[in-house]
Amino acid sequence: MGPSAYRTAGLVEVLAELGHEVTDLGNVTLPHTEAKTHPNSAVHHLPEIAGWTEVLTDVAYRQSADGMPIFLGGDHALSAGTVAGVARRAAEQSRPLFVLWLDAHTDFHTLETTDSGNLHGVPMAYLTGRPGFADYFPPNAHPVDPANVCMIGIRSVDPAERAALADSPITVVDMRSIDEHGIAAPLRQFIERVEAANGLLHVSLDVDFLEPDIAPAVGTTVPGGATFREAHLVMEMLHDSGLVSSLDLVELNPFLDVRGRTARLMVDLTASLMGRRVLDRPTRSY
Ligand code: B3U
Ligand code: MN
Ligand code: MN
Repeated sequence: MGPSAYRTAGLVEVLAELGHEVTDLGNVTLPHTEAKTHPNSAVHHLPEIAGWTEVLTDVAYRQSADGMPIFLGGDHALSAGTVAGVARRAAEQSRPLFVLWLDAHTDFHTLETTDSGNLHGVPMAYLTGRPGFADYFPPNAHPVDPANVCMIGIRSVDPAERAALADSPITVVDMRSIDEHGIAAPLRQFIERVEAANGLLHVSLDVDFLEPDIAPAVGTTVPGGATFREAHLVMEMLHDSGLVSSLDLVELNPFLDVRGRTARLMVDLTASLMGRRVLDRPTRSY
């Protein structure tokens, strides 16, 4: 129901008002999938997620040929496909792909390490080429260089993820770090790296990046998230960078929403990313 909620909240109209030409390509459907199980018996919905990953990789590759695709979820497992698709596009253009993961969680479990078995907890491991996916997910032809991944908003990390992150060059900006240094400084550093490398930049926005008081419509709320202003600042800085080439909006569960406020906030954040601003100011003013 997530995509319908974004449509109801006026995503297309809001972007059109900002002067963008917007095409709603409708919903993607999942073809028949083969039954598949994993030795880790917690893992569930494996055939469906593997199937979605294959379909969405293809969709994301095609829709990144021109324009800026915005992928509406659905949970964060969606990004296993969307990022794989834009990674294929980046490889074709001989440009490095950078990924900004705005989330309370690192989603860095492998199929072996996940305790919940919820596959929205694994896309980052799949995308960066961690082992154990080959027999279950589509082959990951263009793994994302973990050195090109920055996660911001992190405040819930399972022990196995923590151990794997300690050995990974992924930049993890947790809430402790945001409290100490603010959210602009690490984002600015990451944006400068993308720019210096002439990279493509995929932004993956999980609703639970946000403080649950302002964004209740998500299954896995974690207190202490990004504030309204922090989130808009991130989006405004990303807009000013001119570097964002694709976007995921994930984990919205409209059944948990309070009169559509989370969907509206996600639409407003997308508007900030796409150029809505309070006053005109010189670009690169951050
Ligand atoms: N790491 C936990 C919790 C979680 C990850 N992503 C979400 N929740 N949304 C898990 O289940 O893998
Ligand atoms: Mn997530
Ligand atoms: Mn999350």
